[in-house]
Amino acid sequence: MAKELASVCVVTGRQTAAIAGIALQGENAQLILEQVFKKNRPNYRTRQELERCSEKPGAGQILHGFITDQGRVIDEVVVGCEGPDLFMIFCHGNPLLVERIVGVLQSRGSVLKDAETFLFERCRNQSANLIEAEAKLAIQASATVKGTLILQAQINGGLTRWAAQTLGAIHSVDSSDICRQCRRILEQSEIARRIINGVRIVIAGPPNSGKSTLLNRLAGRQEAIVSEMSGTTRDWVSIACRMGPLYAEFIDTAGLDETLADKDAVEKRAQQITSQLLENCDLVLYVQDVTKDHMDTDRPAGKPVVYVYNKCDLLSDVKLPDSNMKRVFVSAKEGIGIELMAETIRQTLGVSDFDVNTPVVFTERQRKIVSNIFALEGHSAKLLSDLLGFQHGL
Ligand SMILES: Nc1nc2c(ncn2[C@@H]2O[C@H](COP(=O)(O)OP(=O)(O)OP(=O)(O)O)[C@@H](O)[C@H]2O)c(=O)[nH]1
Ligand SMILES: [Mg+2]
Repeated sequence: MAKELASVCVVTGRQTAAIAGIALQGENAQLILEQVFKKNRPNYRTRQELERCSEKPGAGQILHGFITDQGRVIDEVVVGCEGPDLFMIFCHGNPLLVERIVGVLQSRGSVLKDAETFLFERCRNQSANLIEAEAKLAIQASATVKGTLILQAQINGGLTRWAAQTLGAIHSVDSSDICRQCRRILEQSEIARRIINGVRIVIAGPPNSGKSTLLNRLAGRQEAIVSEMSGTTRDWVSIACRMGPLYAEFIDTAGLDETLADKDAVEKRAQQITSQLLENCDLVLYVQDVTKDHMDTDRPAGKPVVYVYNKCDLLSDVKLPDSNMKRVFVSAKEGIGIELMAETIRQTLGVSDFDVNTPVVFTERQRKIVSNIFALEGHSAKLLSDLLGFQHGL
């Protein structure tokens, strides 16, 4: 197999951004860059003059110029020369441009790699242990500021401190204590996950109860069709919304009605999709029309539920019952009770008062190790040291 002399990866992250970052790394990286990068000359007059500029990129420099292919400019870029073997190319974020630049670098002999490996190696070289490297990597993808604070806190405190202290005292600590701590870490990690990654909230309930009106209220614009006709929403519609420390995707679904499931193929499919969405969410907002007689309080099962009694503006003469932890009265149409509903959601998901210093696991590797320590009832110095991983400078 030929020796790999240069690799290229896009390190911008999951979302399209105004600026994209492309890492070019390896023994041949400089050679390849010299072939495709033309440094900008502020006083150039013609494209021919521009093509003739070929100053060599050197370590420590930040260069402004152009990525070219066979004399044609692809994009204006800034190149950070991090070392003789590593160059960061910052280009415009249009994915088509990114794809073309990566294609040119590949055509010159570099091999496309996945960014996660590159970023992890980078974090690893600058970290005291594996938890720190994983936290630095996870911070780059966190959905909320509080999520980044939780991850940062795991580096010198949180999970690292817990693992180091437990390891240091392994022979004097009661194993049932370690077991209890592991269980708590796993429970708290589920809440931390919601803050770090964001949550998926399904708006469900009977037809015509005001689900789409509520989604539009949360979006602050008309995203879903609202009408007085029962069964308006068939396909689901989603919006992303920031609610204090919580980043949530709200999904408006077809009204739940078992009698519709057999009506025709479209109704059947709509009911099936709603059921699938309910299975794969973090919380259900179960919206019901407060003016209707029979209101459910016990569906759907298996997920945290907040019961939303909508259209309370129609009950202006009647004293509303008090809202409580799981039951809120709102008017999606008039915007009444929405902040209380948001706080109820945060409380139900446990994210409101979450202490960022709580030890939590935030990768599958960590979760497996802590689950194994729990299963072994605490007797594993080896697993604790695996959890910390390599330990530079300790
Ligand atoms: N008075 C009042 N009417 C509301 C409120 N919310 C929704 N409505 C009305 O109720 C009707 C149904 O609203 P939608 O938002 O389409 O209800 P839905 O639950 O999405 O209905 P389906 O998609 O059919 O399941 C519309 O006429 C809305 O204007 C509210 O808070 N107060
Ligand atoms: Mg609807």
